[in-house]
Amino acid sequence: MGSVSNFRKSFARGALGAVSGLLAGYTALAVAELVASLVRPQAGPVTVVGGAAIDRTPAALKDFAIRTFGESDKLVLQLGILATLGLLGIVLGIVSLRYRRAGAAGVLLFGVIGAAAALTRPDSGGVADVLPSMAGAAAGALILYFLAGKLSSGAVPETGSDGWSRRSFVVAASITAVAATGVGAVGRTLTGRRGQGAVASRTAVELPAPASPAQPLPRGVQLKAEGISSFTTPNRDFYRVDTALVVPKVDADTWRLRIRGKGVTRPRTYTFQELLERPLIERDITLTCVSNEVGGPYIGHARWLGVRLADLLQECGVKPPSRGGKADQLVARSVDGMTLGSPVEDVMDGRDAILAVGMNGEPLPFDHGFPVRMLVPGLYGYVSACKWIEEIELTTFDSYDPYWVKRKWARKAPIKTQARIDTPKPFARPTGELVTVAGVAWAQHRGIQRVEVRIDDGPWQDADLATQASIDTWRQWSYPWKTTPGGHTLTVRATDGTGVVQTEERTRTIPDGASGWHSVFVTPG
Ligand SMILES: Nc1nc2c(c(=O)[nH]1)N[C@H]1C(S)=C(S)[C@@H](COP(=O)(O)O)O[C@H]1N2
Ligand SMILES: [Mo]
Repeated sequence: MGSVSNFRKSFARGALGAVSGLLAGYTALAVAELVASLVRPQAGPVTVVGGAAIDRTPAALKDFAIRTFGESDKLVLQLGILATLGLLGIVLGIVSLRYRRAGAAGVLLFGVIGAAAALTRPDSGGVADVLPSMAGAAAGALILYFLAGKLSSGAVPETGSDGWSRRSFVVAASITAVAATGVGAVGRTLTGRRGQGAVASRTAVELPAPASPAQPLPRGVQLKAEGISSFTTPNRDFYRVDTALVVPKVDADTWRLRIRGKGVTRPRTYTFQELLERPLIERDITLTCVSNEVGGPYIGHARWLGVRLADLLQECGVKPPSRGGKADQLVARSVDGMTLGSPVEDVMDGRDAILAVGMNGEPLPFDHGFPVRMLVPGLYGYVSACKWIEEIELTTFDSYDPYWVKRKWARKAPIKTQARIDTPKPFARPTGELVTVAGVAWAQHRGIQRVEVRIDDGPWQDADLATQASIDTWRQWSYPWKTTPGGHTLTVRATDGTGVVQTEERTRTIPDGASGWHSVFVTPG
């Protein structure tokens, strides 16, 4: 009987140790959140450790994460970090029952890891960035030392002679929990306030009318087929792919764009206002992510407003390589330290490469790069579409590898010809003798001239094409299918504006985009 009650006692004590560890971790994060709100919100420990993890994620794992969790991948990562910290907290809490100092030292060690991650972020704000992790860890270590003390002074969770001590632990733990929650809430509020200048600067933007407006969209660009993507993607539905755990909130009033580097004879800095005062162009451009699987969702279409990038470059003295320019790579850098490299030749060959300030009639949403982002029709986002841009550096492909290239993605990546079946959905059971098969096809800057559909192993049949808005946009298609009962595989392929038929060869997204035909299996009945 004695041994059973001893076991119970030590189990209960262990549980309270675990609670101490969790509370220490919670306090550490809350204090870190508060300090980060004062120093730099992006320097918070979960953000810097998460950012470091994203940067070190092998391409294959990143691809898996995008496939499996889609745009929730960052949430999953953050929850993973929190779960890991929770587990570590529990272990340290139990250790501290025996070795108080070791437990506290363990908490401090994690502070050092957080501080190291903060210092090595590409957008690091300098040594001050270690403060959130260090202050949080110090607070966490103190709390653990203190709570473990309550437990080691013979306080066991049982009523009777030790009841006072147990009560004292519960009181101390409750106060800690409430105080930490308060501290964290203050931190979050302050962080929210910090972004208010940026929010106000966005609200104040009045987009000027374009000097070169886009043609009104021909009515025929949008087919009526139920379930087909809308030709223009509303901003709130537009896919989002980036490495930012905290979306940068940039104040347009203090924002600057710097253009410098090889062959830049007149380096310059532009303010947001200066860009708005230039003649603006308005263009329809479909954006696609290299991580889009065949049939995948990472494509969207918008009407963009902005400055023609080639004009700015010319103003700074830049020449494309074909006219003797020294730089063949344009590296765009964002406020969060991202780098993307595009061929200077493509940017200056007459296509509508743009520094966009507007998206579908409003200033860029923060998620999509406010105040200014870059777009180059025909190139995947990772080699062209820098959001929150703040610098353009002219350099060469030989001398500099931007972020994704360092991670094994291709240096150059024109968008591959693709077609997607939007309706019917995979494994659908459509009814009726006539089913409309419909979707989108894209080959930006080459255009789409033909889309064909095949039922099972039958012959390729021409689909009906919607009007093409421009060669830089996707194009809708539909095919009236006379169904027969039973399961069928529908396959689609496109031919680009240069006459090249989309390849059947299936490749992965790495290193330069997925290829292959999209097909769906459906059972009419
Ligand atoms: N600063 C920054 N810009 C970025 C990225 C990023 O991670 N950081 N991702 C790029 C990638 S991979 C793509 S596909 C596009 C996506 O733009 P969207 O999120 O507006 O759709 O942004 C590009 N620009
Ligand atoms: Mo991308």
